[in-house]
Amino acid sequence: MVDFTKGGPASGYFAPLRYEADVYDCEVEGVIPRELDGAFYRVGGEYFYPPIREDDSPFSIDGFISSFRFKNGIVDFKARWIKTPRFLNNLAARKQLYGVYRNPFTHDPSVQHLDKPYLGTVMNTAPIAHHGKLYALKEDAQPFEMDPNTLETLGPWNFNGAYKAQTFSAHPKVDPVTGDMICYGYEATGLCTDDLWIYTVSPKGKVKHEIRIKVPYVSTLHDMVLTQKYLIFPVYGYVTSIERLKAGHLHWAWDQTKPTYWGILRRDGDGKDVRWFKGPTSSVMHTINAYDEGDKVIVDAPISDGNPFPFFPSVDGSPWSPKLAQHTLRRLTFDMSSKADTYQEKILDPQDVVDLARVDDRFLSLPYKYVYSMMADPTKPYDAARAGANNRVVNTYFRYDLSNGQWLKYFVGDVHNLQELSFIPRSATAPEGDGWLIGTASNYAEMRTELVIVDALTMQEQARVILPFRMTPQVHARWYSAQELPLTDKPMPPYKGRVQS
Ligand code: V55
Ligand code: FE
Repeated sequence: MVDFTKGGPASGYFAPLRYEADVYDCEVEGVIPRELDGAFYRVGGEYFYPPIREDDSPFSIDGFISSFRFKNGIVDFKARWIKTPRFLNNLAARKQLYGVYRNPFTHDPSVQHLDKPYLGTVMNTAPIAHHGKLYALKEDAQPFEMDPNTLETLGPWNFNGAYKAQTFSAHPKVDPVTGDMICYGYEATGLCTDDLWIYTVSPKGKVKHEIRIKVPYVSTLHDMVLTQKYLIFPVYGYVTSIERLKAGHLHWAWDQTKPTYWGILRRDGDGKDVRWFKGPTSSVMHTINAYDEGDKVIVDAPISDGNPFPFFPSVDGSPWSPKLAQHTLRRLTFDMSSKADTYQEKILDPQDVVDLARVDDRFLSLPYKYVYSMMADPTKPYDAARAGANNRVVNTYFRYDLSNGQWLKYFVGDVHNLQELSFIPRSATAPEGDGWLIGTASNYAEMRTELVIVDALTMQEQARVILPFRMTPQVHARWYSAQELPLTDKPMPPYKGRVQS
């Protein structure tokens, strides 16, 4: 068992918290735009009990969800553990019963449940809202529905049995034209299986289409993209096997000899048309956007040439390379009218960026202009003592204009580390890019979390919400408006206590 009291990664700003929280009428610097009626949901977490081994991946942390609810210029904050069976089993036992990353063979024999992934999962990766419901996601199990107001854990959801895959990725996509949600599970029929099952869910929450395909090799299929015609899935670098898991290893190892494959198939087909395009070794943990241009498919993504994560070992024992882990914004072009199984890859800009990018979601799957992401701006001051494993502090949001290569930047501060942002349109009819960026920052000096709202046209800060404490690390976050989720604006019910005469 790892001892959290001995320093290491779970110390200082990242020392264990274990709390749940409610803050009403948060402190605000600046002025919250009064048009903002919705909530910013963050999903991530920390180890409630330390991992059993030093080499475990931080991706095994217990899931935690928080929300900043905005209404009439006022912000209420709420934070809860995501109470999966695994989380509750640990708390009942008052110790860590579970083993290393996505390897049930390393769990306590009483909780292995190989055939029921929802019993062994932590919901620590991303929030998604669709058909008026909020879910927390982890790619090794089906989604967990969450109450969007109380953040209570409502349990796993398989769409009344119509969603058959055992897994559900953390990055479904909502088509802004149809309102459909495209979601999928890889390792869909059990650990290390090569089944990729893809579902279309209607705006009313009904599964209306299923496609079953096989992947060229079993790999992290963390994110995908879509155009109006096609679904697009990257397969790259990471490998796994049942033997590997039975030997007690983490789920993934990096194999630098593996090519990258991009699977492209028609959205309305049965999967038999899937084509796998082949390219050099790379990592595409996250995508940005894609669209059709005649017979061509254009895909934009932050891509690195090697293993992005130091905690997933290489199969050949080679050391992790920070250089190969650097991401640049790249554009891939697939020619669907050609018989070749290759694609063109172009680096849009050489700057080192974080591999979490967002677009104005009204332009997902369509031609678009702006990419929003984050970086460690090398021209800004930062405190090297606070830099992470990759020696950087993420201090800057940027807007990248695809039409002319122009960058606009926002610097959050020299003691701050930013987490993933969302774009909020100013109104449903505002032009692309007219709105705000929203996201949290860790303030390492004040040991607290702050949330910033930045005008996305001028990249000037509008407001900052100050929490009086630090929150658990975030993986992904998203803004949802009160049109997308049934949000209440009463932080507490009215007085129902004793009345005395
Ligand atoms: C990612 C995160 C995960 C995971 C797999 O960011 C991939 C990528 C937080 O968990 O399980
Ligand atoms: Fe992700």
